[in-house]
Amino acid sequence: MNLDLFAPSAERRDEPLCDGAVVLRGFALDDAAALLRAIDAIAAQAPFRHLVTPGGFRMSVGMTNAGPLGWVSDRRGYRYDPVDPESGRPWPALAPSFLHLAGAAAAQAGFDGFVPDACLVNRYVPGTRLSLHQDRDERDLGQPIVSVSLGLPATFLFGGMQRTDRQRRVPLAHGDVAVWGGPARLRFHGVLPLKPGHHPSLGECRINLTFRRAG
Ligand code: MD3
Ligand code: FE
Repeated sequence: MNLDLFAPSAERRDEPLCDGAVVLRGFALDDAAALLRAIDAIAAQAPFRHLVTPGGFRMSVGMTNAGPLGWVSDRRGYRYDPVDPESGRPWPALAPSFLHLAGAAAAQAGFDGFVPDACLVNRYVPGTRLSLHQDRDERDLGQPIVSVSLGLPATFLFGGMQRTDRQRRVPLAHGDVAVWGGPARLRFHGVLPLKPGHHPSLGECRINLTFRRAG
């Protein structure tokens, strides 16, 4: 007999990390299939590529973008660009379902009225990592960031305001959404090398969407 009919399921709950940061476990589960189809359509127009950092290192994360602005890196620096440098064309549009999900997650975390103009799509395969960094290329750092994890699980590194501050390890699974704003907005963070594995809908791959108000 099920006595927990009205209890929240174990897969969907809010997990505060610190002031301004929360993981909404399973928040995107119902939208995952639609998101994956939309990501295929984005990658058909703007293929994943491995950008070069200003220091000359090629990133192990494969990246593409959707929306009015896309995050790019090259020897000249990091910036948001309305045009895909590979094709010379605008980035694919942000699907209304994407905008809705990002706005709903931000509101759930206490940030009302979030309307992103950039969606960075990060692709990880086993061994791919993202080294410790801050997100500070956006014009208004008062705006939060919404991140959606799909596919293979990853270990997120959640640091402090100083690069050398101790980091917490936060597991992120398929369907988890993280929201960062306010006092957490400039915390250092990264992703440990992805472990090999197989995900039923994404295979040997993890995809992370980050929604930002960049311009
Ligand atoms: C914590 N991506 O694209 S986003 C990035 O899984 C990035 O691909 C990660 O970091 C990924 O820049 C995770 C999660 C995130 C984004 C912004 C933050 C965490 C944050 C800002 C402050 C603190
Ligand atoms: Fe980041």
